Amino acid sequence: MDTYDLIVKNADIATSGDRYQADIGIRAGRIVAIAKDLSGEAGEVIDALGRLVTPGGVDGHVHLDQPTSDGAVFSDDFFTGTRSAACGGTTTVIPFAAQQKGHSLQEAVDDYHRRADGKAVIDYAFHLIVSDATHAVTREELPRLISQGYTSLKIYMTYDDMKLGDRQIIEVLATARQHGAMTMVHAENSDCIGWLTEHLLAAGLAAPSYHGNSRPMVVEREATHRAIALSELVDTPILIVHVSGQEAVEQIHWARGRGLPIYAETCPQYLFLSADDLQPQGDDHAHGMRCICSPPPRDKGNQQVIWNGLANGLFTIVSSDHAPFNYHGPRGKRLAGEQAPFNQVPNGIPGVETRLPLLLSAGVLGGRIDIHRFVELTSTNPARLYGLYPKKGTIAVGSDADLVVWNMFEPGQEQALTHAMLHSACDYTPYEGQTLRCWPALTLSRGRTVWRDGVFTAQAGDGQFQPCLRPREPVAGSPLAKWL
Ligand code: DUC
Ligand code: ZN
Ligand code: ZN
Repeated sequence: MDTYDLIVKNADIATSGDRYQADIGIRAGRIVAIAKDLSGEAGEVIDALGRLVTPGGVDGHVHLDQPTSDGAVFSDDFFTGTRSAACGGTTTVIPFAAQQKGHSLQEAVDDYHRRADGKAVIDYAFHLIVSDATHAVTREELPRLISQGYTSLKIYMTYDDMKLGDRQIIEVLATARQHGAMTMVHAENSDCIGWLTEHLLAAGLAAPSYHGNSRPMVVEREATHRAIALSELVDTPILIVHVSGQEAVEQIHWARGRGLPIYAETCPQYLFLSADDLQPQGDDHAHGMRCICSPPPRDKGNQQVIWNGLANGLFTIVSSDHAPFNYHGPRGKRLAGEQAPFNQVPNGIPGVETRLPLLLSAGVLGGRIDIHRFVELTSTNPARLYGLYPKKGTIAVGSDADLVVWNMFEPGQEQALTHAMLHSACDYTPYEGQTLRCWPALTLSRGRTVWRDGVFTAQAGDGQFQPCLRPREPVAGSPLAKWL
């Protein structure tokens, strides 16, 4: 007779391609059987009672305990950040080992492992941030690190401590092509932002809401177009991260029409927040600092364009871009004081716990996307894009037993999201008051219960580092061949 550590019975299983009722047998952290009326001995049986069961979320864009250059401190470390993820149904996170200019990538990776080891409660991989693309980095370090399981990298077109010039971007893309890595691009034009910021501040327009004016859509559109052109030049795919609105969407649509392999990510802030959220509230003039992130939330029309892009296939993934800074206290949003000009407010908002429940509520239960597209955007595609599939990102025999059993609220029983429900160390949520129609009843990470019926049950150190496969075959030969 077969034996299992755990059987999840009567699951209403939804993957990116299928939906069916079955029992799921789990042994040693893996799914080993899926069948109707699974028989055998089990250490534990959980009856899912026909509830929706999806693969655990893969959040391909989070910032945890990442060193900063201005003295700001991310409010979540690997324990609190992964705890928050688990309670919201995410079972894998991919934060960033960020190279400091003048230092090696290897130093960033070693430092980041020290920050994660013994703390994470769910599995994690690392992206690399390349902020100093020297020949030593592009010709030696990157190829070695890619071969060791760090197969995705992020590059910035803005932020003084991170940004690369076009020539450096080309060098990084050429390395990614040759070694089969995925390049994520933060697309905003740095000089446009610098010029607008200088003039806004000189005119006394320094309140949080002017953050949006300093980074209008054209700034993102131009950089998105340039990134696409550089990707075409080097003949290698890129992923444009945190796409915020129509003009960037148009560029991606145009590129796809040319047959270019351009992938796109969006985030909950571009679906649920708008420029209005950067305004003061009552006497609280700093209130808008809570929603300062880059690119900034746009208007309702742009929100609709982003929803359309989820439905029509334009977007490849939805990530949280969880970048939490406390609203109170001296090391977060008020780093430069209560009256700080917008350009001195740390960029980023929390969201790793709310990503799945908000998208399932407003997206699937709100009738905008179907359940398969939800799973694809939040789990399967990030796992594929970053070389973790099929270990992560699906419900299949052989995959890790990373599962979410959902509690769907009856009509009329919807809940308003509050900060008190959440498990991040960040002292606020920008999504306060949003309507929830569901929440995970149970999250399993490699077969271990990490969240059940409102109780967090995992231990620091339960999560394991996941080396990533190369997302694509390395391409031998020079990209120049295309132009000769
Ligand atoms: N923008 C980023 O690019 N990263 C972190 C947070 C943010 O707002
Ligand atoms: Zn970014
Ligand atoms: Zn980010």
